[in-house]
Amino acid sequence: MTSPLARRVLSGERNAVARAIRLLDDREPAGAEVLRELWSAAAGARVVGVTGPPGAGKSTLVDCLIEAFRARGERVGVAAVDPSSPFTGGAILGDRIRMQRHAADDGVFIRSLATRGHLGGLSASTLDVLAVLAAAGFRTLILETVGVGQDEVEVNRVADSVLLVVAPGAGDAVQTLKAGVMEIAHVFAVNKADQPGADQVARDIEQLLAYREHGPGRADPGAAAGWIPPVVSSVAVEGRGIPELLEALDRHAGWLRSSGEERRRHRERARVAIVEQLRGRLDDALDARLPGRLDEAAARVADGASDPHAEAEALWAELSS
Ligand SMILES: Nc1nc2c(ncn2[C@@H]2O[C@H](COP(=O)(O)OP(=O)(O)OP(=O)(O)O)[C@@H](O)[C@H]2O)c(=O)[nH]1
Ligand SMILES: [Mg+2]
Repeated sequence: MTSPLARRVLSGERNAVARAIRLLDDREPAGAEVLRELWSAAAGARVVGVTGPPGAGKSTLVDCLIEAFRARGERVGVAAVDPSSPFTGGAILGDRIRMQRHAADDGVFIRSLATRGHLGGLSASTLDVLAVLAAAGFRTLILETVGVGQDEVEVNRVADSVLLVVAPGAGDAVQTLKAGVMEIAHVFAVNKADQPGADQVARDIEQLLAYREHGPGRADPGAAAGWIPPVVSSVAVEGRGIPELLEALDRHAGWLRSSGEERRRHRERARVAIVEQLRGRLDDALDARLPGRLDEAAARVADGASDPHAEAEALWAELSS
């Protein structure tokens, strides 16, 4: 028996989609129930992650990608992290205006996400939102996150393909890349190619990629070898480079399937989803079942009367009894 809400989501009713997402956001039990009914229908949707430093042009590019996917008749769901960081304050309004031209299009659903739930990560609620959108028939999903912290690593675990957007001048693009962000990208967009320095940024990326191919250590040891991320120049405000970006993303999707990497990534994503739920429950259990005990333990540890290992051991024993 499918519940009325799940049925309405499955038939693509926008109000129902919004309602299901709201229930999940609020961590209402009804949200988990409806998700259970939607999960199998959500399988197999394509998730493209778009990340990169603040102001690189991610939203402008996403807007172009929406248009390109729509031109092929695909229904597109977008989840964009509300940029609440001091770097990007106010940008959300820009996002809304920029993407507004798609608002009247029934084949597009745009949802903003809280930057971080109290679960402490992007993944749990993000995966839920994407699953609802996928079940509602938005089979091409775009996830935009600002790459200033751990989010860009998270996006790699949630998305099938990660598009990393950089621009000349916006801070030190290459410095950003060296800080481990590089490893998570499947396709690079050097956006704002109309501005000075873009060629240099593209060359720097190519160089770092070449080094990584031959240098020591892969960031994702489980990943299949053989994909070399293409570097595409774009001018999002003029729609330049979009066909090339789309081609690169499609090629990556094809490679994922033929290499077996898709299966591995989907399992990794499912594992993240389960662990996030477990973490949430652990937090809840700490609050609900050991009221005050954590504070007391913290005081003892801070005073040197006890150590964190011993206190964790005692709390764990109590939790699992
Ligand atoms: N010159 C130039 N400007 C661009 C280009 N793409 C985007 N912009 C401008 O750059 C600014 C930031 O663009 P957004 O798309 O909001 O960038 P974003 O990466 O989504 O920004 P946050 O979400 O705030 O991190 C806007 O003023 C855009 O109009 C481009 O190719 N060339
Ligand atoms: Mg943006």
